[in-house]
Amino acid sequence: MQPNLYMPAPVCLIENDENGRLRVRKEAKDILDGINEPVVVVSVVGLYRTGKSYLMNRLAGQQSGFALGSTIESKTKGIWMWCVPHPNKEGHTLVLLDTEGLGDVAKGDSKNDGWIFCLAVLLSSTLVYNSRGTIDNTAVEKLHYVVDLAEQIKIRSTAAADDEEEGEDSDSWRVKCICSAGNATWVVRGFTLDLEIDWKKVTDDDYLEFALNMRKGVSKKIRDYNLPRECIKRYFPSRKCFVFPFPATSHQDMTRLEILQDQDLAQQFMEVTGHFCDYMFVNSDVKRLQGRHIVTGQCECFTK
Ligand SMILES: Nc1nc2c(ncn2[C@@H]2O[C@H](COP(=O)(O)OP(=O)(O)OP(=O)(O)O)[C@@H](O)[C@H]2O)c(=O)[nH]1
Ligand SMILES: [Mg+2]
Repeated sequence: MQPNLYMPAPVCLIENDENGRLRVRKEAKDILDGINEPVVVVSVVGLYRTGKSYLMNRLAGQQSGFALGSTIESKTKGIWMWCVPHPNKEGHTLVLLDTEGLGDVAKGDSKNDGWIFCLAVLLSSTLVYNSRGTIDNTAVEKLHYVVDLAEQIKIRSTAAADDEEEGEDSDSWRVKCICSAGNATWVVRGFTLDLEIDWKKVTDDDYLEFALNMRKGVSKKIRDYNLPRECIKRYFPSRKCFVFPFPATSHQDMTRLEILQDQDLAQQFMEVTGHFCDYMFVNSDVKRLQGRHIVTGQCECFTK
């Protein structure tokens, strides 16, 4: 099967319905039902307007696909899916999930943000967590909050869990059978700092581990500091970090990255992007359910 033959562009997998509930789109589910080979599922989450969709297009090997925006208004809504043949693993499909950005001031719905984040964690085999500038404590705490939620949901969940008692809508599909991503890749966009700790050069991965380092002590303050880090490390035993420099120097180029050719982008940005894609293609595992059962697109992840 050549999934890209019938999927030239991404489709919406999970949308916000008119009542603000999350709903699986039948069109997307039908596409998944047609994929009878193992799937590697990579999802990206992070604050709105931070280049998530652009990065997902890179993983798809395309200049465009997931819609970008260059204004202050958020672009991606819900969760979008693009299934492409896996570039490294023959007989596997790479399922890319691009999510609605978190923290949109115009939306102002952190509960909805939380569900989208949680679904991205649970549906994927590798989570890409996108942050801008630095790895900051708020981002660490947000990841912990969602991981905690995901741990509690584990196998059975619905996209609109809190609406269950309000009556089943037989036309809508819900997310049922899911399990967590084991790998997390933290990407820091627009990174301009020196990678040094205590005057020693460190790697991107060292930077992430430094941010997740536990402190010694038993005070409440220290326990509060350590808890999210401990939880994230347990949930994601395999972690990786990439710091990306700015892709272009001029404001004009930054707003039209989608149409710029690779040779017009900053060389260092292209190098990191290449390493990132290679790493993801080699190291993102196939999606498995609890019990290590390998998942195809036809897995019964969705229920009426
Ligand atoms: N500073 C910076 N901007 C980028 C980068 N990558 C893409 N952009 C630009 O940032 C803007 C937003 O990019 P998107 O990919 O749409 O961002 P997004 O995170 O998907 O946005 P939402 O869907 O609204 O959450 C576009 O103008 C991109 O060209 C990057 O690495 N650094
Ligand atoms: Mg987007």
